[in-house]
Parts: sequence; C-alpha cells; structure tokens
Amino acid sequence: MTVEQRRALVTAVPGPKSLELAARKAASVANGVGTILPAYIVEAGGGIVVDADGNQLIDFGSGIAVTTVGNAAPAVVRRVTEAVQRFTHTCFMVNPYEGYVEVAEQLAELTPGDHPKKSALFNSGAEAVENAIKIARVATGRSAVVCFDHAYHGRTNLTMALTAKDMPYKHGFGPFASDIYRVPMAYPYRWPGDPDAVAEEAFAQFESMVHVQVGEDQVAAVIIEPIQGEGGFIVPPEGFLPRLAQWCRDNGAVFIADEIQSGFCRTGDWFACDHEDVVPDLITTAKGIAGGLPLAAVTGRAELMDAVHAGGLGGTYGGNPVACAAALGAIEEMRSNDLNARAREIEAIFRARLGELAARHPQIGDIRGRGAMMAVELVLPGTKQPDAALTGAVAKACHAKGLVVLTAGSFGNVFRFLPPLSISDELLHEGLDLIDDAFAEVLHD
Ligand code: PLZ
Repeated sequence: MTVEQRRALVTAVPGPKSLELAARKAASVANGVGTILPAYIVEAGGGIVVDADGNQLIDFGSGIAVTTVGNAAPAVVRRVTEAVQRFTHTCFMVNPYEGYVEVAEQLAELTPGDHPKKSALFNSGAEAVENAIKIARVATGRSAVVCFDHAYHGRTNLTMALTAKDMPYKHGFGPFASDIYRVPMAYPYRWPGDPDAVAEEAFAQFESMVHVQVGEDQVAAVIIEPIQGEGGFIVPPEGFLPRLAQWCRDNGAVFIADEIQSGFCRTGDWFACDHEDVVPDLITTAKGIAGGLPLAAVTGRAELMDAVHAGGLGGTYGGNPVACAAALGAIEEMRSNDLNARAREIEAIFRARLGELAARHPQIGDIRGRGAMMAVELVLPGTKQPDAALTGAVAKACHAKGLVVLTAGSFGNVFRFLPPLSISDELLHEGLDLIDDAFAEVLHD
C-alpha cells in the first residue's frame, strides 16, 4: 500500500485542479451523469482517496460498495498486472480461458447452499439481474416477477422496472418492462402495523397480493436484496427472507437474492443471506466481487442455470480475463485477511459511535445495517418525517472536511457508510469524528 493512511487537506475540497476538471466535465460529459463529490481522484488505497490537488480524503463509500478489499489491493494489482500482460480479451464465447472457469468455481464454493451450482459472468450488476430474470423465466415457463418497495436493481429497461424509485432512476424513461409486480417491503422503522410482527405481517401482505394480483402459478421469480442498498440499507426482520424462500419452494418460483451491494464480506458474511441460512435459487453478484474491475455474475442451481438453450446467455465482454483475474485477487484478499471478521469489527465501531451520536441528536431516528454496511436515517425530531435537507447539508459538510460519505433512501434521508474493509481503526474513528463535527456545525450546537 503506497498511499499514506492519513487525512490531509491542502486546499478546499474540491480544490482548484478539481474545479478545472469539473469545468471540462461540464463541457464534455452528459449532465445526466452526476458526481457526488467532484474531487477528481488520482490515487487510492487502504481507507484513503487522493485528489488532483493532493487532498487525502477518508473513504466511507468504497465507490458504492465496490472496493471492499481496498483500492488497488495488492493481490488484485498482482493478478491484474500479470493477466493484462498476457492477453486482454478473446471473448469467452469465442476462445475461452481458465480465469472465467476459476471464478465460476469460486462462486459455487462461496455462495450459500451446497447443491450443484453453475454461473454465468457479465459486466454490470444490472446485466446480472436481467439475466437472472431471463433464466428464471425459461426455467419455469412463467413470466411474472415480484419485487419490493424501496428496491434497487439497476438502470436498464427491465431493471428500471424492478427499481422502485422514480427520481432520478426512472423519471421520463418509460415505458418499462411488463409483468413486474411490487409488494411492500418489511421495513421495520416505517412498518405501519405491529412493530413486533413486521416479518409476519409483511409476509402476509406479500402472500395475499401475489394471490390476488398475480396468481401463484404465474410467478417466475421473487427478487429481493437481502439488505436493501440504494433504498436505505433496510434490513428485513428475522424470518422474512426464510418465509419468502419457503414460499418460492412451495409455489415453484425462483427465489433470486440480489447481493450485488451486500455480497462478498460486506455484511460480515460471504453473503447477507448467510446470516439466516437462506439459500437462494439464484444469486446476483457484482461490485465487491472484483475489487473495482467490472464483473458481475449469476450463480445458481445447476438445473436452473442449465435450463437456458446453448447460446442463450452471453455478451462480448462478460467475464473479461482481466476482470476475472481481479476477482480471483479480490477473493484471495478476502480469504487471507479474514475480511468477514473485519466487517464485524467495523460494525461494532460504527454501532457504538453512531449510538453516542444519536443520543445527542434526536434527528437520528434509526441506526441499522450489518457489518460494514451501516446507516442512519434522519428525521424531524419527535416524528418519523424524513429530513432530506439535513441529510444533504451534513453530507456536504463531511465532504468539505475530507470525508467521502454517501446518502441513500427512497426519501433521500439516509446516510450510508460503506468503508473499504482495508481501512484502519484510526481512520474509522477520525471519519466518525468528522461526522460528529458536521452534525454539530449544521445543527449549530
Ligand atoms: N442491484 C442491489 O446496489 C447498484 C447504483 C448506483 P450496476 N447500486 C449502485 C447508481 O446510481 O447507478 C446495484 C445494486 C443492486 C443492482 C445494482 C446495479 O448494478 O453495476 O450499477 O449495474
């Protein structure tokens, strides 16, 4: 790791060089592509990203849960460097190579369940989700797909249909793919019914809505993020996911776990489903799988994966050899550094510090998450009314202090923390101090 593990501000954030680049961006990049913190990055590693002006920022975002093993992690760099010097592309569908097969073998070993499994590799999370739906439809001969409120599954046409939030993801981009049905999410903080029976009540609603609006025998798949990401790190109560998985088994539907954000050590397990021993029929992965290189996968029961006719799955770049080398490097880092244990340590630090913060600020309505996937939801004190303005203001103050933080949530009022698992305790505490300062500054206390 060559990047010094120290926060340092030498200019305002963003500084003059970044502002110059932002002006070039404004002139050449479509406005629809936004940037949350326009400090242009030149180097990153451990828990630090370094910008063009020499500012060293603490990273609580990991490029949206991607650099779980750290940026430019040693095993990723070593394997990628070696691979990129040998060959950059053949197209696995033309001339195959071992790396792709090795990644599929690793996925079979690491994903939940000990049944025979197979995988297909793709480039992005959205592409993996699209393909999981294609596979489920062919395997069942049915077309309906059930998804959840607050879900995020991507920005392509089918995945926009599965994503819940209109602005900015869907607004004006319709019409969307059909035969998609949305049911309420078991969202403990905002459940309108009995707070002690969220799993039971949400499951009863799922069951009844599917029966009335879709018909059990029409359902190809039920897709859910075991911990919702963009929707605000919503952790369903114990029992909800196992009930859904059982319903799918009872009704011949495919249970798809979208672990694109929650997978690969992020939550302190290899996959968030592991927490309750839920075994999905298909699992989609991306982000953390390859330490920053674009790679995604659908992994699942061999008989489902093999239901698709030869040539029915693929793509020019899916499972690119350099991306596969990166994945093997990232998995090596996860295993050799026991990153599941590290994610749990990070959770303990966050829970203690966020608890202290919430005791002083009634604006923090909820603290939730698992492992290094933690969040707070901000509300008007004494109510559960979302406070997106406060969330934005605190995020901005954090950015100015040299802390990369991300927001999330259907109502824009969730702070989510996704540090790389390679971050030190010192930087974690310093980042949490900065959040504390940012709250004090914005709330004038
Ligand atoms: N499924 C659960 O979290 C990507 C999106 C950021 P892609 N989340 C970050 C943005 O604003 O575009 C995501 C996810 C879950 C699917 C996806 C989609 O993955 O690799 O971005 O296509």
